[in-house]
This record gives sequence, C-alpha cells and structure tokens, in this order.
Amino acid sequence: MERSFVMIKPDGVRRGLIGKIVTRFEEKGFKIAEARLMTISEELASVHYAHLQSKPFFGEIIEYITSGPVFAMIVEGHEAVRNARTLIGFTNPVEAAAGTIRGDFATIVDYNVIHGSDSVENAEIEIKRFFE
Ligand code: DGI
Repeated sequence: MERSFVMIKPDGVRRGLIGKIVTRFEEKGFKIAEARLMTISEELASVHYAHLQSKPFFGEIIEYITSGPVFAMIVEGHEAVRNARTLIGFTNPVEAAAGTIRGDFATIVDYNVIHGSDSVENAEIEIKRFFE
C-alpha cells in the first residue's frame, strides 16, 4: 500500500484542527499508520524546505514551521500521495477548491495549515526524515 507524509502545520495545531483534519483523511479511506506531535528544529525545517531556499519568503516559512508543534502523520492508502494532495488542495488557499482542507480552513498561503508530499519518492524521504 502506498504511503504519504502529511503534516498539520503550527497554525492548524494552534487552531485546534487536528481532529477535523484527521477525520477527513479517515473518511476519505486512508489509514493513519503513524502520528506524532513534535516541534521542528530550524535544522530540520531548512532540510524540509531546501527546495525553497532561494525564495524571498524562505526565512518566514522557517519561522512559521518552527513556531509551535506540528502534527506529523504517515497516511496509507491507494495512490496515497496523489489522493492526499487532492484532499489538501492547491498551495494557495485562494486557489484551493471549497471542500479541500486548504479551501475550507485557510485563506493565505503563508498559513496554509497542512503539508503533503508531492511525489512517492519525496514521501519516502520525508517519512524517513520525520519518523526514523
Ligand atoms: O507542496 P506545497 O506545500 O503545496 O507547496 P511548495 O512546496 O511549493 O511550498 C511549500 C510551502 O511554502 C507552502 O505550503 C507555503 C509556503 N509558500 C509558498 N509560497 C509562498 C509561501 N509562503 C509564503 N510566506 N509566501 C509565499 O509566496
């Protein structure tokens, strides 16, 4: 069964959305294989967002993702990576359809509530990074 890495970001945890978001994954048909509440170090954040290092907002996302606990999950299911991305919605909540997690719970890209791996290869890298 395919796995993906999903992480409720600090604003989602602060706003008390863990239960609602986990429910959406369960209702869709995913199995939550592992989960942990954790605080990300600046070092881990910089590795996770290394692909955005050249962006002007890099400092902001590091500050944001380390600002409080995140809820990291391994979700399992059929085409888990692509199904999770569909459930999560587009990166910018303005473009995310109503009914998706970002479409329903976020308004601004800076605080878009949740992360989901963008490929099967990255999912396995991120699972190792956060769970092993
Ligand atoms: O895979 P995604 O999270 O959908 O998108 P990504 O890997 O391209 O970007 C990672 C995160 O970076 C995204 O979830 C939110 C943040 N981000 C993207 N564009 C902007 C941004 N953050 C700020 N503050 N400003 C941006 O323009």
